[in-house]
Amino acid sequence: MKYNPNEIEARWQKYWAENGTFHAENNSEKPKYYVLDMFPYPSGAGLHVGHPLGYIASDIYARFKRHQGFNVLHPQGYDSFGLPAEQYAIQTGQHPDKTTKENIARYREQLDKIGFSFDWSREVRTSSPEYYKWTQWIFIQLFNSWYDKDADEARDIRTLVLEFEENGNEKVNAVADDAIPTFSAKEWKSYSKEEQERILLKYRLTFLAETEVNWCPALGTVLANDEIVNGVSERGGHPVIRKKMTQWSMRISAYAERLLSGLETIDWTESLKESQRNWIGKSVGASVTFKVKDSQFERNAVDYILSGDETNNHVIEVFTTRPDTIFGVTFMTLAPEHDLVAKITTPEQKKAVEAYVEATSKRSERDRMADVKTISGVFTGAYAEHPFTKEAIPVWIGDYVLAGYGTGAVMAVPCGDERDYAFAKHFNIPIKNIFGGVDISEEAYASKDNVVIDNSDFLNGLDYKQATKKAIEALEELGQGKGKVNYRLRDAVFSRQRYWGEPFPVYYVNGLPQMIETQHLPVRLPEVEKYLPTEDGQPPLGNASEWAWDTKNAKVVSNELIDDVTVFPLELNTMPGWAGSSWYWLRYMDAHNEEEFVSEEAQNYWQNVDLYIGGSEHATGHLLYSRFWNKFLKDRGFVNQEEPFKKLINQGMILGMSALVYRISGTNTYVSKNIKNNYETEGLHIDISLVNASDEIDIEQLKKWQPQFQDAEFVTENGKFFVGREVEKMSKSKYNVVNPDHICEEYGADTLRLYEMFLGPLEQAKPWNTAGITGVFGFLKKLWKLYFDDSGLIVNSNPASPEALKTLHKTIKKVQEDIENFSFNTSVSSFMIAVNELTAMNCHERSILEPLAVLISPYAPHIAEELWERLGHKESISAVPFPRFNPEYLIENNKEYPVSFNGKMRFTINLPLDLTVKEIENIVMADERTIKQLDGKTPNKIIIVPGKIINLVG
Ligand code: ANZ
Repeated sequence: MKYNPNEIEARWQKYWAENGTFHAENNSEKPKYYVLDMFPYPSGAGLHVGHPLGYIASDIYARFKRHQGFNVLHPQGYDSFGLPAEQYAIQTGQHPDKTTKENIARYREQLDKIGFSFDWSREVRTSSPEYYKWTQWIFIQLFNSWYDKDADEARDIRTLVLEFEENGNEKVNAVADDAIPTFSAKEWKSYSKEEQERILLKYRLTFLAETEVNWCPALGTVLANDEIVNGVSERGGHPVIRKKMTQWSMRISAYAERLLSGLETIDWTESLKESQRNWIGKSVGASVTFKVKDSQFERNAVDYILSGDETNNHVIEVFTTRPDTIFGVTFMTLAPEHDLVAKITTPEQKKAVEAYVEATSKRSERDRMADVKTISGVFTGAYAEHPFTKEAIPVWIGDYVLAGYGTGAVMAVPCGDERDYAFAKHFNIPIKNIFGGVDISEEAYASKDNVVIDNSDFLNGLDYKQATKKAIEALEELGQGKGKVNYRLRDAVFSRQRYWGEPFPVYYVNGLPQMIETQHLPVRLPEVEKYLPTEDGQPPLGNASEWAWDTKNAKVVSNELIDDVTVFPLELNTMPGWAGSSWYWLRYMDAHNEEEFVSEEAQNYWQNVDLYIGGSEHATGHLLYSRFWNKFLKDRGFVNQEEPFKKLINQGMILGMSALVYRISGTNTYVSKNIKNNYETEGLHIDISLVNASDEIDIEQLKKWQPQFQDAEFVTENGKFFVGREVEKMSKSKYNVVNPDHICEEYGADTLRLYEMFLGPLEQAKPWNTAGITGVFGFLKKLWKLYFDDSGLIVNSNPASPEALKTLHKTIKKVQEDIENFSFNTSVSSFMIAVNELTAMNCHERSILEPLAVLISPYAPHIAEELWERLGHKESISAVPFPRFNPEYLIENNKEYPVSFNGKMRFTINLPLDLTVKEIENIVMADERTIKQLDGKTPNKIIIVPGKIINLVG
């Protein structure tokens, strides 16, 4: 009987689906284990062999855990809202829902062929209304919450309203917008409903605010920081500019500290934790306020109230990590976008300042951060007052100061900060030396002529720590500063000007957002004629004719009915790509619940994800947002775990092996690889399927592949034409994509699974090299032959030999350890060694081959099921207990002794370990080889250490 993977695999995939073999129970006596994959975005291109790598690893682990007696939840779904489907819709006019469903069907077919043990009964799709109903629901919960710093958790907004009614906002310690005026209970009650709503908006965890956004004109949408790579959009590589827009934002900054400290409680790689730490960017320092001298202009009343400053003067608040350097301040710099710029600039400087502001708006934040060489800035004409010396300090604007960080303003200390130093040198601003524990850059020291020594510093003689403390105390005394912790983490913009995303459950009354009541969810995405922004620059939902909320009848109605009395316009933005993925692991726990996003019982049982496997590109996007939402849901009592993902592993990328042909520049002649250096050439990618195992191609086939090769000339090497190979990212445009379907057809899914693991350590990047796959296929055939010969099953019930038991048990030990350490590649080698050894022993004993089948089943589940069934079992192998390692079988009974003569090893002799010294001596002395070595002499001494050595000294 031959090993026929195609037949076996199709049969078992059908069996698993029909029997619901991998359906997880929500009520089970068994302990739970939750294994999650980052769910795929179903793109039009389908899966290539790189995509399933992480899925295979998690599947091995999930199967292993089932063998260990766990009730395993291993779900899968689709992150199916997103830009590519929308762009395809713009190009072809096809509804993204249609193309998305087609892509999903294709993905499912491909995934099914690989034999994953997914519980498909719990599938989720972020773009389905049954799912996004709950994404909208979570959004509403965020809107109805505020962050109480004293309690250090999110709370119901109604508790805040109660506090306002009782005590006003004086005692409220919230994470909220800056510059909220203080009001009493009486004042609160005197405000109109609208005024109250406007104030509450400043406290809500999701809020509308005018923010600086990354606007991508080519895509017609706002992008998140993590959607921009090297200053251009990650998708499409289009330029990104800064622009002010009214947007929904998520107050993730409220969770900065918890997101940071929570990292200590989870089992993630240090590098991943480090990227989150850097992204959160905690800085400890102080906030210091500088009064602006002789403010030129009357401020309007609103500014006056908001600033809370009674002197009727502007103040510049800065964030500094070095309050100890305050005596070295010789100028201040505001970000060009800073609100004060327009207010304090003198008439003489107005033109120059405006021109500069205009010029910097074209540069992205990233550009500005990355560019340390270009020094640019303009003097505003205004001066601030030094808190201690009362000296006048010129106020500049410069684009090295970022609007979105700290307060968007710095106290510039050229002798302490390199950027301030360069700025001062460039504009010839004085540089002051200061005493105290400040490191002055060497360059600053070298330019002594510029340095003015200040002797009035009360921080003299103190070290950095003492000086910092003292400076903060002195500032507090003046009422001009306090200690402050600052985070780089920005509130996350949550609006997108796109069609294919979750609609907000929001309508507007007098410009103020109102939530649709949760019982009317989902608010379904409307139909539109065009997926592009409208002519007057509205997002695509502006094209919908039925996009108004009828509050009386609680339904979406035609825009024509808008009367701003009972029918109101709906929000035109949609939610970003990360909305649906920020809570999906919770939905899998209870995927069909129509009453709740997840029930308490399901939550109590499944808790959180035990093992999460996915790509490292999500380090600061998805993985931060998910932790944020989870913590929020925990605060509000909807879930019971603080962290969503206990353990996380990033799989490395599988790279493609591109094939290149070399064209002599400016001609239509191609040269074989090894002679290309004789010419000036350029490389062109060709389809890797045209290349054989020796990197050779058939020129006739190449000519047929693409017309540009039809009339080309080819310079061969002795009639052969070789291509160059390069390791690159797998991509359609490089013709280096390997489709897992083809591997499954040719060798079977079990070979694909084993081979993907065999390629190397899970977490490393590695090139795909199809050449090695036949070896893995050969291994499975050899495994098969332990059980069958041409006529059928050859398994017997004879007792197993000690050698066979030893092979089995060392493999059990190794494989279990490997799986527990996620070292899947080394397991595959162990299987190969075991099968080779058992083949050499001619082992066909049931007591060896049954456990062997279980051992290999997480890796190669189809063949394992088949063997198990043919061994006479009725139940699936998937829940059979994992073989137990018994150390006794590894104990050595014999020893291969080295026998030395005068210290030189001459031969070895295999003896039982339980012999006495005398018995060993007798056997050795009688051995022919000893007699020959001694050549008639008698040794003076015979040294025998049992289990170790035999040495004859003569
Ligand atoms: C005075 C000073 C003296 C500073 C000195 C540094 C060294 P991190 O650690 O990254 O938080 N800064 C503050 N806000 C800024 C902004 N919006 N754009 C650019 N720079 C800004 O850095 C905090 C330091 O970066 C602050 O401390 C401030 O400069 C600057 F010897 O204040 B420092």
